[in-house]
Formats: sequence, structure tokens, C-alpha cells
Amino acid sequence: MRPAASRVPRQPPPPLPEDPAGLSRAAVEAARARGFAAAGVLAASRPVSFERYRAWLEQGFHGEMAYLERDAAARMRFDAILPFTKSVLAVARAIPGRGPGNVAQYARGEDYHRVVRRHLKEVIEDLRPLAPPGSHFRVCVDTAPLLEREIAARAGLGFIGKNGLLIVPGLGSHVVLGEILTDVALAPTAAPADPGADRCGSCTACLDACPTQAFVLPRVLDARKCLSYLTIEKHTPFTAAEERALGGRLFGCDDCQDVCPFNEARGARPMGPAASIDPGEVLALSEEGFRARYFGSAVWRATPAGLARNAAAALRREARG
Ligand code: B12
Ligand code: SF4
Ligand code: SF4
Repeated sequence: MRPAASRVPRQPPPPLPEDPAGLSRAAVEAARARGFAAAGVLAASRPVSFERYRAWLEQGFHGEMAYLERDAAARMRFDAILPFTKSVLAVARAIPGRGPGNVAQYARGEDYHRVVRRHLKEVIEDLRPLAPPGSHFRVCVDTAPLLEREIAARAGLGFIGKNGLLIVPGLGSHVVLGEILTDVALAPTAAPADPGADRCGSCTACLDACPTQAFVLPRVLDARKCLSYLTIEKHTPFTAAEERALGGRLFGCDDCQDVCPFNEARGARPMGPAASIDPGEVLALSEEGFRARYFGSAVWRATPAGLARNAAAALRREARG
């Protein structure tokens, strides 16, 4: 496959802004005003966790997620996504709903990719009149070849817990991440002295609670064992052991977050909309029915066949009692 960079037109970079610090503050304020719980600016530089990423792939921990291997090298340089990238505005958005259910909390309600993208585009519209003429911006949410948790940690949004997730102090890990890449040189916001610092102390609750013991080490996940991977990203049939481990889940898993003490400030997040999918209804859905029901929801990613496989496994579990 051709590198993504060769498909991106190389426009000339814009002139330097007159007030990089003021523009950076405006970017963070705009993100806050558009509902992001945390925001920060990072100067675009080589990622520090790329070697870790490559080692993870070499172990085969990514399983069937071939796209992570295919576009691995693009994660080395932001220019593969936006030519002359100088700065990144990193944001975290709280997941609105909580409560039990067979669908992970981030996937309830409108697809977060759409929500984050929409609000980041509004942030760009807020910034454009303040930025030098000829500035370029690019919104990314989850699917671009970026190491999003590293970016968020280095931009000062929070730290990475032993469950591998970005934890925003005072809010917890139930956040989704997004970025605006720009060729404007914004002043970086205060960065943590050590973005990889361990703030979990002696706690190991997430590692102990994982139903499949998917963590090889703190922060190192064998995704092939993770129920989120099995229900969403794996497309081949389940083995008997995998099916047993699912425990009736239809989409994703929250166990390594539910036990985390940093998620205890729950007042910040109200109870959310319907949290469970009826497996019997899923099996009755045609492809058209799946589209009508799940287009615009994160559940769409599971595909009709994948969700039906998960539903059939949940029904077999119910039948076993
Ligand atoms: C592939 C993927 C998965 C895979 C693999 C998960 C994994 N841990 O890598 C599967 C399908 C299993 C998965 C599951 C989930 N995912 Co996911 N996933 C991704 C994706 C697309 C890529 C992740 C990746 O690159 N992994 C590769 C390996 C090497 O990562 P790693 O070993 O954890 O190391 C990284 C960090 O820990 C960090 N890091 C580690 N050490 C250090 C040290 C320093 C100094 C620094 C700076 C950084 C750093 O940098 C590394 C590279 O980024 C990202 C989006 C993105 N583009 O980044 C979302 C993302 C990580 N997922 C997300 C979510 C919400 C989930 C789930 C919670 C969903 C659910 N409820 O079912 C679960 C959580 C499982 C878990 N505990 O990790 C969110 C996480 C938000 C957050 N608070 O951090 C992301 C960021 C998507 C988004 N835009 O919001 N996911
Ligand atoms: S999402 Fe579930 S299966 Fe995956 S690591 Fe966390 S607790 Fe384990
Ligand atoms: S459960 Fe404990 S070890 Fe895991 S991320 Fe939270 S504080 Fe860290």
C-alpha cells in the first residue's frame, strides 16, 4: 500500500502566528466551550512510544487487526496525515452514560466518532479567523494512524493507567480522545515532566478484574484475549474458550475501568440511555435492519455478521443457564 503521505497534497505552510501563546489558549478555550473535558496543545514531534508499538505488533498482540500493522510507519510522523504539521490540539470528551449493560459505555448513544468530529470541526471554525491566512487543520478521532493516548498524555490531559487507558484526573478513564492537527505553530501548553509516570501506585485492581487475564504486564495488553477485541474487532468464529469468556457481552467490555478508583467520581457522569441489546432481536435483523438500527452508532463497527455471532453466543449462554 502506498504511504498515506503521498496522497496528501503538500500545500505551503502558513506564516508564523503573531501570538502563538494566545492562539494556543484560544484553542484550549474553544475546546472547553465545545464540551471537551480536557484539552492541551503539543508540539508535533516524533512519538516516544513508537518502539513500544512496534514491539507490541511483533508479539502478535494485535491479532486480526491488520490495519494496525499496515499503517504502522505512518504513526512515526504527523506529516503522513497533514503536511507540515506543527502542533496538535488533543482533547478528551467524557462518555455521557453509565450503568450496567451488555454494551460498553462508550458505545451507547450516538457514535462518539461523529460527536467528537462534529465538535472539533466547530473548534476549527472558532480558530480559523484567529489563525494566519493559509492555515490548515485536520480532525482525527480514533481511526487515523496516531498514538492517541501518548499524544493526550504528552499534551497534559492526564496519565496512562495500568489498564492502558488515559485517565483524566477528577474525571477518570471513561473518556474518548480526539485531535486537531495543524500546520500553525501553536505554543505548547504545560506538559507533564514525565508523561509516562506511574500514578497508580500499588493498585492492580484492573489487572486482577480482567475476566481473561489479558494484561501480560501493566499497560501491555494481549488484545487477542480482550473481550472488547473479541466482540468488535475479531471477525472469525469464537473458540469454545473465547465464547465462555464473553459472559453475555455483545459489544465491548468495561471491567478494567469499572474497578478503577479514578472512576469513582461518578457524579460527573449521569446514568445513560439503554445499555443492553436484546440478542434475540439481533438475530432477527436483516442486513438492512442492522443498517437502520445501528448506522450512526459505534455498534456499527461490529458488522452484522459479528454482532449476530456475539448474539448467538449470548443466547447459547442463556440456554445453558
Ligand atoms: C487498537 C485499539 C484497541 C484494541 C487494542 C487496545 C490496546 N490497549 O491497544 C482493542 C480492540 C482491544 C481496544 C479496546 C478498547 N479500547 Co481501544 N483503541 C485502539 C486504537 C485504535 C489503537 C491503540 C493502539 O495503538 N494500541 C497499540 C499498543 C502498543 O498500545 P499500548 O501498549 O497500550 O501503548 C500505548 C499507550 O499505553 C501509551 N503508552 C504506554 N506507555 C507509555 C509511556 C509514555 C512515556 C507515553 C507518553 C505513552 C505510553 O502509548 C502507547 C502507544 O500509544 C486506539 C485509538 C488510537 N488511534 O490510538 C483506541 C483507544 C485506545 N480505545 C479506546 C477505548 C475507549 C477502548 C475500550 C475502553 C473500549 C471498550 N469499553 O470496550 C477498550 C479498552 C481495552 C484496554 N484496556 O485497552 C480509547 C481509549 C480512551 C482512553 N481513555 O484512553 C481510544 C484512545 C480510542 C479513542 N479515540 O478514544 N482498543
Ligand atoms: S476491556 Fe475487559 S477483557 Fe479487555 S482488558 Fe479490560 S477487562 Fe480485560
Ligand atoms: S484500577 Fe488501579 S492500577 Fe488500574 S488503572 Fe485504575 S488505579 Fe491504575
